[in-house]
Amino acid sequence: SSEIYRQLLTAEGVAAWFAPRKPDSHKGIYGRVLVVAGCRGMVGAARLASMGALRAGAGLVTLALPGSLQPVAASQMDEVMTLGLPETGEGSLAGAALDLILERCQQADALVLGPGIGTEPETRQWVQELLPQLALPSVIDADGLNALAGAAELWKQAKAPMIITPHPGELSRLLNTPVQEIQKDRIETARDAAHQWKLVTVLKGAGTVIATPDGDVYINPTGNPGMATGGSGDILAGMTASLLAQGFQPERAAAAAVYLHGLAGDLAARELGQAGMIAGDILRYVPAAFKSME
Ligand code: NPW
Ligand code: AMP
Ligand code: MG
Repeated sequence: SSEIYRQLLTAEGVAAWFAPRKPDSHKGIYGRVLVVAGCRGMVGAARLASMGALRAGAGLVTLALPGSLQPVAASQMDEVMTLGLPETGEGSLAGAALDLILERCQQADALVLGPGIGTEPETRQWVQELLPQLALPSVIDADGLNALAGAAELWKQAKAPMIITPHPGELSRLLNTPVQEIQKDRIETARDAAHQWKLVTVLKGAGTVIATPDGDVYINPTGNPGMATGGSGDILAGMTASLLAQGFQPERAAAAAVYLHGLAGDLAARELGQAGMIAGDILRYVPAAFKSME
């Protein structure tokens, strides 16, 4: 339908959403992000999401993860606070972590849920219990999305705006539609999901589509195939929540994070080439991407 409002994101357009930091500002102004991420074998996802949140400007970031992994996460990141929670025998967050997560949500301005949390049945259960109780703006990504395959209607019960950041494989599981179908009409698919579930939907991959519940669509021109490397998306989830915590409206938080994440990837590729760059390199270029907005 030609009446769809679509907008190609531009540097000038995105920069206009940012205001200079006030000289007398303090870290409380830039928001507190709670990252619920990681399991045994996927501590990296938790680290990348947490550092993505910090590098995108959040004032304070707390990472909640399985207790046995807290020492290693804390030793890798000086700037991120860590919270070790009850875990299963296999090293994923246990159902007993749910109340503690909810308690921490009350002290946060935005939440990231899902990078590297794993796919144990117990995970699926507590994620589904948590969702309707969420009262802070949230980004649901990766295994947080997988936990909701077949139960996506739960989003409608959440008490705050939600952003989902699926790659085509994850959206395929949520919609129970083959990846090829999704890729055939990425804009229409993202738009339908956003409308149906009443949340901002970020369909990742070349030409990431950001669709709003009202039917607006943004298309992202930044990014490159060098970003097709493990952990890229985990950084984006953290960056998106960071902008939410800084007070961006959900659709602008999602659109600006996608644009700047892609720009960081382009800067990394320019320096290192597409084949050799890794997610940690994207992370290192996030500050330069943000600097170009100042
Ligand atoms: P295929 O392979 O083409 O048949 P998964 P994940 C499909 C964590 N990570 N276009 C693809 O299909 C994440 O946070 C941890 C088309 C395949 O079936 C998650 O929690 C890291 N199809 C967890 O790992 C670094 C596409 O989806 C499937 C597609 C699993 O996440 C890595 C793959 O997706 C990772 O971030 C596309 N563009 N993209 C760490 N260091 O700790 C994907 N597919 O099964 O959801 O696995 O994305 O790796
Ligand atoms: P994930 O699969 O969750 O790690 O997310 C991968 C990230 O890299 C997403 O932000 C994608 O949009 C981005 N990405 C992957 N491949 C490409 C590509 N060919 N062009 C642009 N961006 C890409
Ligand atoms: Mg991912």
